[in-house]
Amino acid sequence: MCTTCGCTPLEDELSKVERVKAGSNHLRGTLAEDLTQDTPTFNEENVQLLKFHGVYQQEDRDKRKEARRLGLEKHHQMMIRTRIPGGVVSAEAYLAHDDVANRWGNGTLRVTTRQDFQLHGVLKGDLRNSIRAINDALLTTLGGCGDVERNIMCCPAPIRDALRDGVAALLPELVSALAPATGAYHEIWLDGDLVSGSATPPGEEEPLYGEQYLPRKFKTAIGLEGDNCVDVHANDLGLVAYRDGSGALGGFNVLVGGGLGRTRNKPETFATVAVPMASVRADQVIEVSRAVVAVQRDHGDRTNRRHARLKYLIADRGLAWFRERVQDQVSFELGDPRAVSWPRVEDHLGWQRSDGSRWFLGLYIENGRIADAEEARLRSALRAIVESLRPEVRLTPQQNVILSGVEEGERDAVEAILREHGVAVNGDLHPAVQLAMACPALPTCGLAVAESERVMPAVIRRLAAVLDELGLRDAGISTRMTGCPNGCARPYLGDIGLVGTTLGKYDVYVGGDPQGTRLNLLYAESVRLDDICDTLRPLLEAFARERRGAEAFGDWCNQLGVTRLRDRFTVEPAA
Ligand code: SRM
Ligand code: SF4
Repeated sequence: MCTTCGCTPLEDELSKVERVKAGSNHLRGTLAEDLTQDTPTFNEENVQLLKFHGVYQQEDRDKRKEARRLGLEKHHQMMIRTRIPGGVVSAEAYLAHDDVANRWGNGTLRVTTRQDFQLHGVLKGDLRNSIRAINDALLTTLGGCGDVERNIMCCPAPIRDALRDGVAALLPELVSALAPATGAYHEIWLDGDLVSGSATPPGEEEPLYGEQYLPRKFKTAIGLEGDNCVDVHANDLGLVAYRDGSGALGGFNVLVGGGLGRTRNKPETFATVAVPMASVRADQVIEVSRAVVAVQRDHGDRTNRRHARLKYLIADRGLAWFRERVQDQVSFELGDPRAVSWPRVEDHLGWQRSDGSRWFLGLYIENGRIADAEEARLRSALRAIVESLRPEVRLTPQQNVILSGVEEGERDAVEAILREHGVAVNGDLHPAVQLAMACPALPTCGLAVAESERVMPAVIRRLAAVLDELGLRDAGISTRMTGCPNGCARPYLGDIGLVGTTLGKYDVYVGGDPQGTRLNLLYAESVRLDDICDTLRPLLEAFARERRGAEAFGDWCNQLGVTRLRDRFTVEPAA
């Protein structure tokens, strides 16, 4: 539907992906046939459908030039994303992912900013075995990507508490209420005996998604009153759990319309935070979530993918209009939204008690990459811990790992294994490094225009040295970098955001709040990688001098405003 006037687009106005989805027989397409072809890639339509199955067709961009010079094909490979609600991974599932990475992938696992695992570098011929291994360990890649509900995020800290227990009990039900119902995934990847994908089996329905699924990706996160570690405001649908009088789960505040993706120099695309729409009781949250998805399904823009996320529907039609449509879909009266406030944001690092006898360790993973390097063999260390002590592994929205369910008597063993493998336990890390995030960008991401994960370790350590020099080591400054404006490491919500504009250059943003409720603002454009610290230094120096008490850097910048900051430090105004 057209988001501005509500008219239905004509067939030839639909975006190409809409036609692929509509003709796919519930995401089957010709994927099964394509898998039998001895080619390194899938056909164009199947590349789109693959995403719904949790697979991206990529290439190793480091090898592109060389291949071109030699007149060879690009180095095609697949990325597999497992959907992991709340980031909870059993010991068996952890080991299964480690095995797939080792046997068929590039030897690394990557914890994503939405608490999933990504496995890069899998060849087409190894996809089925990889996906089967993941399913054998009781996880799925269905809905890892594509125009459906993505992984539902939730605070992963395994702390025994009535509110957390209530949310944990509800999460699986919410996940299954918002998951696609197609049998295509099982047929193609697991049953193995599908001959033709040309027909939808009789009686198979997609009650929530219909024949065309959603206009675009759809993201949901559950925040817990007082703990916004999931960055709930970055989501299409944000659910903030609140307590009843006894401290147990009382209900949810419902936030809608967040999203960070934007395209450079296209002001009609924008990042924005989710805003409160309503509040509901806990037993109403599934119905309201399905209703929000359904309104976006029926009214979202299917003609232009750059304008298809829920945030544009709400910007075009207004929050009141959207709320009315949601109200029409549910069987109860929506409550007024409650005020949402976040005292601080937890990263859940270090040792903490889960309950009377057990502990968990939040372990910092630089940019989410679990790999063996010469000095620190992190992947081997984690494998050894999981094999010997069988902790549950939980993935955090800051790309870190929690080892959960560790008995008092096992703590020394965990630390000893980490030490033997050269892995620093968090105490040794600089706070600025701990709070940093970067997206994968080059060489796997097809949309990257600049480096991110590979340059961030050096950038953040240089920045950390400046902070030390200025006495700001413990100022809690978060820095997030991405290799393009799509915002995968949520750079627009950091105290500092570094967003790649072209190879070696980054837009520098400042002024986000540590609680993740406010977007930061563009301070300096297309700064050379080597000049990032020098660009930030005068601001940090002034902040160190003028800071009041424990004031956050982002708050200080925001209070002054970027225009004054640019005037003060003679930075060219943004075009
Ligand atoms: Fe993302 C596309 C990686 C979280 C906004 N994202 C991509 C792709 C799949 C590139 C592509 O389409 O070909 C990247 C794969 C790179 C690679 O080689 O692995 C990619 N996104 C990631 C991850 C792995 C970054 C990370 O450092 O962990 C995150 C995986 C999350 C997951 O497990 O599901 C990831 N992406 C995000 C987030 C953050 C979030 O959701 O909290 C955002 C901003 C929030 C939002 O969606 O608005 C985000 N990714 C995008 C966009 C822009 C969407 C838009 O509305 O414009 C794209 C491009 C697109 O969809 O067209 C994108
Ligand atoms: Fe790729 Fe851009 Fe996302 Fe980074 S922000 S992973 S470069 S799409």
